[in-house]
Amino acid sequence: PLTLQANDGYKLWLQYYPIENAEDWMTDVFTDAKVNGSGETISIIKNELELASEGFFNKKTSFTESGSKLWIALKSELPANLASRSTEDLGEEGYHIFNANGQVIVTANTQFGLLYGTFRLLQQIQLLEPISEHGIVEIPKIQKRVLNHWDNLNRTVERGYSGFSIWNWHRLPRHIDQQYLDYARANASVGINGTAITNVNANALVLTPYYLEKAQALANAFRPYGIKVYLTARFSSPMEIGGLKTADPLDPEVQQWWKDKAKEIYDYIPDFGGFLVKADSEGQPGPHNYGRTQAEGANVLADAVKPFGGIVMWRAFVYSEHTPDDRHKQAYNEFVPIDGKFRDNVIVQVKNGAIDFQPREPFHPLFGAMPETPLMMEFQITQEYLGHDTHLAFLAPMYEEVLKEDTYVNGEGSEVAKVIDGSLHDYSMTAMAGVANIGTDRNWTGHHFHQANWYAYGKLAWNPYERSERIALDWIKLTFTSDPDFVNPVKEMMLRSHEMVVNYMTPLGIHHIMARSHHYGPGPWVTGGERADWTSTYYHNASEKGMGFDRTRARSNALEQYAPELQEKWGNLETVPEKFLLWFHHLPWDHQMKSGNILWDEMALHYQKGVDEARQNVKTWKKLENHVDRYRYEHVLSFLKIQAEEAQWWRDAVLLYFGQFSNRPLPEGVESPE
Ligand code: GCW
Repeated sequence: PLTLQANDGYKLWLQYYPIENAEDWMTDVFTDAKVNGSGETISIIKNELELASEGFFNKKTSFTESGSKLWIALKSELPANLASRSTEDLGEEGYHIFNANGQVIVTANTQFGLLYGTFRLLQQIQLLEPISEHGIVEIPKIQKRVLNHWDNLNRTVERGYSGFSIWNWHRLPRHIDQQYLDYARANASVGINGTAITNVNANALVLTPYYLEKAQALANAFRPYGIKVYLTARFSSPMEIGGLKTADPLDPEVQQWWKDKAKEIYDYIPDFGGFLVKADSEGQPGPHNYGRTQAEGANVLADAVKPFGGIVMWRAFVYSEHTPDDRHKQAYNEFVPIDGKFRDNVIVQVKNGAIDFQPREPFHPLFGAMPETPLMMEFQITQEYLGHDTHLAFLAPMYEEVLKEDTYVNGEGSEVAKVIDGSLHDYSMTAMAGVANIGTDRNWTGHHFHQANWYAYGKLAWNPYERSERIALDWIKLTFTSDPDFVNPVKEMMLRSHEMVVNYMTPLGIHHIMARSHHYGPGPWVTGGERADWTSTYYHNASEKGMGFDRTRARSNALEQYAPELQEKWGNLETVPEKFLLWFHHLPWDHQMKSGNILWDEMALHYQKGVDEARQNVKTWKKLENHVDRYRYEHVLSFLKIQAEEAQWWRDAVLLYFGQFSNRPLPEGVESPE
């Protein structure tokens, strides 16, 4: 039986579990520590040191005047001989940790930099890694690192699988739950500095005083952690809560309404980050309603927040069932012609792929195609199309794959990461968004391992060149143990998990064959209904002749939205990576694959491989029973079993369905459906 002391995972990667065999300096830093300055952020830093010292060594931290073992101070407060050791421009958020003759120094230009540096120092200790003389210099490569919560005002979470929204609107603003502070702390520990607290399918009411007071309370709670609040703005708000007859962005009354609204919000939240907007998409109102462009829509909000330093994150997820073109092409067609037409405080937020958070997508063709308009990445952390909460899928490899893809727009080496960090087109503003997987579940994210996706998102938003292996390793050690007998097999399991899910859901470029609307489980048979672009048949086009979406010149020609190098590579059956094969091509069932198999057999083998791995994960985890606390062990085990069963469900359903068309037997090595 489990006890009340069970580790329910609430502490995330900030476990601060006991360290044996620590090096002297790791214990020393807590014996003679000095933190300069005062205020809430400095108190948080001190509190963090105390928590860590208790956890690591069961000892209190001694704060002293001398700080001979640890000194945390702004660069401007350090004596010249120490300050001069730090030569790089740390900017507003960077930090430098170094060792000066046995004294560990954490320095930065701002208190938030010190906070990030402190978290890093404590991670370094838990990871048993040294601080060299030169030390660690970290400067974020992306300015705005934001979580997007698709949280509704009734506390349901769109595509949220870990309970309800953690924002308790009813108790706000008077009650600040400890969980809000723990949330902010967790974000700060991985460098996340912004949060859009409400759903992009927005309710205009959030912009009324009743809710602004509540948002203000959250903003006040988050501020000392360096986190800004953003709100989603429903485009029709001037009508819904303003009583105007129109929301036309060119109407002077509408423009004035947004200006007044912005001023009102900034009275509540002086450092309000700005608006996040989904318009003209999936039933949301937008500038299209008035025959205006996305830029005209975005600019009216941008002008309103500009005097206060706010920005607008305007989503490019614009598509319609009434537009005859391949859904893949619509955002590009809409946005490229208005490149450069946005105000300088607008950033266009683009999903990683052109369809919709599929298990695997080629990068969105907008990346690289808007040199005059800052673009930001939107990744999904919550697993709408990736098995929701119960299926283990470590997403860092997927994020990394997208960030590393070469757009070729300025020749070879024009990776997506360089678009996002602003270096390719010299963007003045840079940002990344991650759609949160956080809810009221005691461990925040449903699957214990999905905490790693929140963590990984933060790490990659800070540095889009970070490697997933490094992220996985650190996360496992911070969350569980440094014991290699645990770390190594778990790392392997995590690093392979995304590909495993792709294998049993949508290998070889297959996409959007999930069950209708909730997108959990297989649904390749989904057809009919009010929107063709929400069916599976639209995407797989299976018949006796074969399957796949022909996006070459012969049909939709979405390929032409990519650089010529990619049109060439992906358009050619000899050179297209097989992982994108059926994304861009419609092929007969007996198409010859590189392995020598025909398409049908190869596909079936991919599904089987996914199933085999999911089953293997159950076995692997069982062997690790003695390395992990009981509660988390059992929780993970039951989820892995669900995943193994459902991988099989996927394989059977998909192969039975497509088998009707292929009319071929299953190849050797693939189990027949039960
Ligand atoms: O993936 C789709 C989801 C919608 C979501 C939309 C979006 C918030 O099915 O639930 O709405 O994307 O990103 O706007």
